[in-house]
Amino acid sequence: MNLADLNKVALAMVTPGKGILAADESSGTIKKRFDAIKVESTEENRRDYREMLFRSTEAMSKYVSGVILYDETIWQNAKDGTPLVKLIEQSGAIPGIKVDEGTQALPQCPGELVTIGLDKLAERLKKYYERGARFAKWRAVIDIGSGIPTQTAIHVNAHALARYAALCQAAQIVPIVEPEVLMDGDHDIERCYDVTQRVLNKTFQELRVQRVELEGMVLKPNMAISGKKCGKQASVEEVAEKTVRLLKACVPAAVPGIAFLSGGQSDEEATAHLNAMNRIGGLPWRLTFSYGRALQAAPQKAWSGKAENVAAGQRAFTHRARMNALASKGEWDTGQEKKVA
Ligand code: 5MM
Repeated sequence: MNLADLNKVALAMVTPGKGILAADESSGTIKKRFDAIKVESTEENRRDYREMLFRSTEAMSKYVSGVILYDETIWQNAKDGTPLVKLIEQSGAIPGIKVDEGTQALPQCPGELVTIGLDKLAERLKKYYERGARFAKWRAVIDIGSGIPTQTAIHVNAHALARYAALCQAAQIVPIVEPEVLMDGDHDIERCYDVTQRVLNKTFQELRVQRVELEGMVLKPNMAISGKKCGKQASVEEVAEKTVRLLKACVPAAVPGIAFLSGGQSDEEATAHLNAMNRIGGLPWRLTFSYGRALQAAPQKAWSGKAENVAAGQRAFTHRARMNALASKGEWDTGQEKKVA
């Protein structure tokens, strides 16, 4: 492993004014997104949609540091035969790959999940590196509910995240470590804070045990935020203040950067929260975005599967990418939202 090179890639992924496009929806998830815009989820439509994003020259070259791809996409070519990975490289962004294989029910822990995909991961990473991937992503899913999460679920998921991260670094690939505490329930922000603290502490404990080099990784956490169904929704300032406090308590300064997931927040909420955190300042790591839904909902709607809407889809993507890029520097405000390029 060459740690200096891993650190260089990790820092590039969290370049101030840029962030990561999470375009790694698995077949089931992209079908749900396409159903919502009444587009059939065929291989060709998935290709056309992602090609539209990767050919958004302004967004990709100015605001996107890296793109997380799904296995199907990393092997796909654009309509003119250019590998999609090459389009990303040509824009100056770094190609990355989701390597987890989804979740399974965790035995003895009703309602809880463990992420799978460690089998043959070393061999898969080698092929992805040859294809151009310089970083990878693995997502653990922790749900909050009555009696959950159990310490068992937190432990096994942290263990798997660290196994994955160690294998990535051995393959000269920067691991994005994504322990996601879902915001689906009716819990309040305090409960989210407590659970996320347990999850992050366990994750970093496992990373240390498995000798993962913190300078060569990027963390992708949830924010400390109220559950979607909670009657009392925390303000933007409270989310920012609590998330920063939580991260300072759990994330070592050796980690180069933190790229948040959006987790079901509205587009503008996800931007406002990131912006408010960066306004706090004085942080030991860079804070940026690695959004899926909060970057793609608008372009998906604008595109709606029609070739004549490609320019509109690209405009919508560029706008969201620019808003989040501003937020990554604490320079966003609601007035900017109205200035569509
Ligand atoms: C884009 O969504 C990703 C893939 O999800 P599935 O494996 O369930 O299909 C997802 O991992 C994503 O990278 C993160 O959860 C962040 O996305 P959001 O939409 O929460 O910003």
